[in-house]
Amino acid sequence: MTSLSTARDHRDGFVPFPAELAKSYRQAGYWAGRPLGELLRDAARQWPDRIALLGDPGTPGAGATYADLDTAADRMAHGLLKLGLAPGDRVVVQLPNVLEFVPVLFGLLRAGIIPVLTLPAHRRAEIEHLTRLSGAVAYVIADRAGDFDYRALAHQVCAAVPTLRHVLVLGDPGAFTDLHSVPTPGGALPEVDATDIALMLVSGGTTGLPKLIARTHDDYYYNATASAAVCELRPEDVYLATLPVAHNFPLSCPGILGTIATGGGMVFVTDPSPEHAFAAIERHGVTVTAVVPPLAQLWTAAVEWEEADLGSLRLLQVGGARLAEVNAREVRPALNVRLQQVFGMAEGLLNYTRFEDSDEIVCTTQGRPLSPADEVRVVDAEGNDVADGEEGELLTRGPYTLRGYYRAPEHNSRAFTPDGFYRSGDLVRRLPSGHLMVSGRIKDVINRGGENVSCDELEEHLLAYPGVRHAAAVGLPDDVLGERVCAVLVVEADMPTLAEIKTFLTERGLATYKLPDVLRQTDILPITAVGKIDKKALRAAR
Ligand code: OOB
Repeated sequence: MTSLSTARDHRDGFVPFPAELAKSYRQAGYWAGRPLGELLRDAARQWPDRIALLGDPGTPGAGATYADLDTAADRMAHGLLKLGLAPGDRVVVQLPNVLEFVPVLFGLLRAGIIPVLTLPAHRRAEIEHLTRLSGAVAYVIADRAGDFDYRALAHQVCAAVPTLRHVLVLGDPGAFTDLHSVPTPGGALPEVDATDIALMLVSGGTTGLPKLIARTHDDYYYNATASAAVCELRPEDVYLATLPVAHNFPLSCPGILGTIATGGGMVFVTDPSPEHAFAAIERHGVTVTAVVPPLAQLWTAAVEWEEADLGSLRLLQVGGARLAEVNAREVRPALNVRLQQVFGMAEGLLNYTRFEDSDEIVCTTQGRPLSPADEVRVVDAEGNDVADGEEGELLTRGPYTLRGYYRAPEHNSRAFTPDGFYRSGDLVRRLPSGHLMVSGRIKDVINRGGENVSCDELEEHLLAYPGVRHAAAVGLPDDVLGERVCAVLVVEADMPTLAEIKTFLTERGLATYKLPDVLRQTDILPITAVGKIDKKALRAAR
């Protein structure tokens, strides 16, 4: 069997933690030196008969105990290796919120194969880019979701990216391989080094196309277990994956990985609307879930008309974008649940409000760092630290924060300080207690209901429309989404309609959430002193 030491090309372009720091994280006990796949092994040892996966009758996988899940993950690992995949290979995973995600993820982890976790909403532009960038050899999809056929997308990606050899399909495989035909029994699995890459997350994308964030076994294991500790997860807990489970928040903050670490049950929904999510909460006795602010608002309002009993829910985590104070204050009275604000990023740093925090802190701040080893600086435009209470950019470094994006040396030289702090682009104020209040972003992204839309990327696509001379994307304030996507165009020919632009961008393979909500025409775009489009002025002119 190929050992990790012979298949190291996955480490090309990976920025490891500096050796000295790694040693200190290990000595201080932040890093356990354990592969992520062992989380499930330990759970199966401790709670073999506890139900891990919950779902309505007939849901594939529902009713699986920790022992069942452990076996399923091993069989998946063996099957993937038998297929010809090797430790260190990258595999793009794009699955909706289905229970099968768990054995697929753990099968990959235990084989030392690196999952590249993409979201169901990603389309050709993103998937092709991420497949090429990671050098992925396989792509795991569901046959379809709603009216979108992922097999058609897979055909396009296969044609464009030569490294891609296998497409594994959950459901009707069409011309590809049936995912259910993969698992097989086997003997010993390869040894996995905890300092190696466990999985890759996709960045929200702030400039151009999304970036890959390689998370190590050590750092992500800590991410999940420390988060589970802060949320006081226990075997009696039932976690509902409401947000797409490939996202860091429902995956590991504490998400399903934190739930596995503590022997709880997991429930998945593909539709986060109150109707579906509330029914799942009632039926399965869900105790914890995570949502973005627009969903929190919707759920808060929906108790007026939804009749489901939410009595089991003890903790609602809200994060991904800023939760307005007025909305934060409504959560507990409406849902009779404890609120926790979570300010996190796929790049690493997580901030949580704590159970011992006052209501005031929980409603007005976005939490404080998870780890005593998280280093946070708040700096002005010149990079000087500002006083508590003053606004500045958040820079961070710590035991689970990346040291560089994968295969992006040039971007890394800008996104990190010479001493390894990640420049988050988030504007924050720090209270003397260490709690952070997020006030905005330096980076040019639109945060549409917790989904980050890169202005650069969208503008590039808009400029490709025939007759478009200049294009600018700006976020407009929106009561529900936080921000809406507004495209401002300078055209030489007839001004296209919003519908025409949307069709065009969809055909170019852009994710649905990145499509403009509003289209404006202008004769001239405001520019700054150095000639960049002046977004501030543009936003102000709305
Ligand atoms: C989470 O991760 P990403 O990578 O999708 O997005 C990170 C960015 C942050 O840099 C910040 O700009 C924004 O999303 N953000 C928030 C926030 N949480 C994230 N802005 C204001 N208030 C918050 N509470 O979004 C993410 C990852 C793990 C846990 C939670 C969220």
